[in-house]
Amino acid sequence: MPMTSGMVMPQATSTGVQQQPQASASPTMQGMQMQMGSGQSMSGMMTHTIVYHDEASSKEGLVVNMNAKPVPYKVGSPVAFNFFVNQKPGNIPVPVTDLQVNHQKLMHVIGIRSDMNEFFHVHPTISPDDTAVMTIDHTFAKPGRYKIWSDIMKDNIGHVFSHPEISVQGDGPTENKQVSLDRVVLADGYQVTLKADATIVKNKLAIISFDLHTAAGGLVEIESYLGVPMHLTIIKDDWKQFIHAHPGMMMQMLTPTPAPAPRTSWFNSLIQAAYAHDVTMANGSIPILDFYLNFPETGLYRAFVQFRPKGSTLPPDEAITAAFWIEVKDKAPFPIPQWGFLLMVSIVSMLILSWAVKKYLKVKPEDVSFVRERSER
Ligand SMILES: [Cu+2]
Repeated sequence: MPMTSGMVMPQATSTGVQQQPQASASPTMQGMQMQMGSGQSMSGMMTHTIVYHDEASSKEGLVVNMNAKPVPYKVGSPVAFNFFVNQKPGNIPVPVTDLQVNHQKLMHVIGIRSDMNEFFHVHPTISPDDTAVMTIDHTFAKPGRYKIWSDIMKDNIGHVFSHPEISVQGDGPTENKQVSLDRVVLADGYQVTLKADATIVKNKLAIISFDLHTAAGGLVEIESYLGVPMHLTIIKDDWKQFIHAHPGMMMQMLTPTPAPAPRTSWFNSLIQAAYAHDVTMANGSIPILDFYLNFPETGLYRAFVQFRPKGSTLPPDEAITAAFWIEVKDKAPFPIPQWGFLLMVSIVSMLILSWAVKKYLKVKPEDVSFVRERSER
């Protein structure tokens, strides 16, 4: 299985939505190998470009147009999503067999509700009626506004399309946004811990990894999910930053040695690269996966990490999803060295002490004369 590396270019849309663009230059990958669950060894790689498009403003080139019915969309009843792959102008159908299988699928679709809950990651299949259409039924469990992205690959170029938001009707609240910056979450009985610096700063390399344990604290082995140990999707809460870190992206930095130093050319992308080490799932050691991320804007992001515990009884394409909130700040907190802290404590103590002395230890003139009298006596 070839690994891919993200050589990603800025999109050319005019709306500015979904600026997700990226840099070039992948680190050297010589001599890297990885044992996958199946025992196959992975080495070598190819480079591909990812282009981000906004469906509504895409008037030329390869476009995926999303169509969903029946309208109105309702909670609890399946919505049939069609993704029409075509060439613009002219809407010339592109047979989906012209697409490349990317991470075991011809198309990946990610959706999220406006409150950043209700995440889904699904894989449409070729429509029996139209060779240029990928189709999938999705049943929404909760009403609200949803945003959907599709992800395809053609001619070694990855394309991510941001589709217009849709509204799903039904009973119950349409939003339930609860931001918690907890770094330990429970997902289907597994304890997932996000490990990162206390403060994540924009445009500064952030190294993030996830630790898996059972709820009781036991170790968890994972098996390959769509070809890699973990998938990471990160979406900003305004839907303007999106990355679907698929195996290629995740593994582009895969190396058994420490990560290469970040290059300046990697900046301006949410995730320039991801990096994993100690991934020897076949022999049972615990995978540790480091993602090397660069958040381009301050604000709140939601990270969805997906994995399959070894021996999982989930259907083959499904995984457990753990969701985290990540706050990205403009600046790191000002670091006060320990001696500086002690100096401040000393100065403050001295001020308090001198104030107390002035207030309570006043020497009155009569006391002075009394003392004088006594001494003169
Ligand atoms: Cu997928």
